[in-house]
Parts: sequence; C-alpha cells; structure tokens
Amino acid sequence: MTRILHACLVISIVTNAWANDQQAKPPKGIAIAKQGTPDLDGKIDDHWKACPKYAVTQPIAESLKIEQKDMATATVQLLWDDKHLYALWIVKDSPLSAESSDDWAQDSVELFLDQHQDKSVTYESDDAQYRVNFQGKISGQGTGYDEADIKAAAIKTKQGYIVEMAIRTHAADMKPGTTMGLELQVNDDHGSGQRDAIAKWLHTEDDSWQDTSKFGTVQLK
Ligand SMILES: [Ca+2]
Ligand SMILES: [Ca+2]
Ligand SMILES: [Ca+2]
Repeated sequence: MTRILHACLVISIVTNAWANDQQAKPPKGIAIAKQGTPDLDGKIDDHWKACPKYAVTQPIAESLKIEQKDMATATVQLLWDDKHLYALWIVKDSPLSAESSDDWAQDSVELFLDQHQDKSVTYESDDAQYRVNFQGKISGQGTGYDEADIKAAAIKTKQGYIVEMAIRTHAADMKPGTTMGLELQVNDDHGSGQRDAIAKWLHTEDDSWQDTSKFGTVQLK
C-alpha cells in the first residue's frame, strides 16, 4: 500500500511538473507573435490584448550614463499577417527628447529583424534595423532596410509613449511555425541631448545594428 501511494505521489509530482512546464513562458530569447492585423493608430486594439508581453529592460552597461532606475524601458507585443510583422511598444520614459541630430540618440524604439534567421555576423539583404521615435519619426539602417517597408504611429502617454509599427516582410515565409531573428531596443535621451541609456530585450551589447548572430527568435503562431 505504501509503495502504491509512493508511486502515485511520484506520478502526481511528475504530472504536475509537466503541466507547469506546459504553462511556463517560452525560454528566454523566444518571442511569440500571434496572427492578427491591428489598426496602425497608436491605440491598443483588441488583437493586442491576448499577446504575450516581452520586457525591454536590460541596460547595456557601458552605454548607461544615468541611474538604471531612471532608464527608459518598454514592454513589446507582436502580431503578424501574411505580409507584415507588427510590434506594439508601451514605453516608460520621462523626460521625452528628440534634441539630438542623430536619430539613434533621440527617445526611440528599434526593432532588428533577420528574416531568414541566418544569424550572420554582418547584415545581409534580409536584415534591417527599424527605428521610430516618440513623435512617430521613422528611420533605420542595414542592407535590407527600405523606408517603404515600415509604417508606424506614435502617441504620448502619461508614462512615456506608445509606438505601433508594421514592418512589411519580403524574405520570410509568413505562416505559423516560421521563425525569424529578432532584437528589441529602447534609446533614451534623459536630458543631455545625447543618448544616456540603451535598454535591450536580449543581448546586452551595442552590436545588434551590425551583427545578427546574437538576436533572439520570433516565432509566428
Ligand atoms: Ca492600434
Ligand atoms: Ca527620455
Ligand atoms: Ca539574415
């Protein structure tokens, strides 16, 4: 009897562990994009409400010129349809600034995309960096960058700003199960007129603009 009880207990523990594992969030560095087409207006559509949130909160140590608690951060959610990857950024940032003449030093968000997920150490024709500042100004870089591929809307909030962006995908096969390389970044001018902090989702070095090998993964679901 004791042995049977013991066996049941072991099975129960194993089953619970498995059940908990099934409910667990995906491993670090893997983001899920759900299928849906939002209105690109800076407002949070119902489509977004069921999407998991990913935190862009890790500083790059050598770029941090202010206290970490004062650094701009964001949560990001992802959607996709047959032609686009969409990202909703809810950014905490105060004060807001676009004073610098460098787009990357203005209060802004950046999405890095490796559509074939080749993880190359230089940018290829499917790789690009897309940037939107808190005023909705679009910029970007990389071998695969074309300003015609990105549309965005931005609105200010009490805590900072919201950016809703759509990236037209040419290289990726947009269907459930497809994966692409992804990194997420927030740039913060905290009042110096220059970039005072960089927050990243995954790889805490300032190399995503030129090297796709350390990107995380976005999986279309
Ligand atoms: Ca919207
Ligand atoms: Ca700022
Ligand atoms: Ca690539």
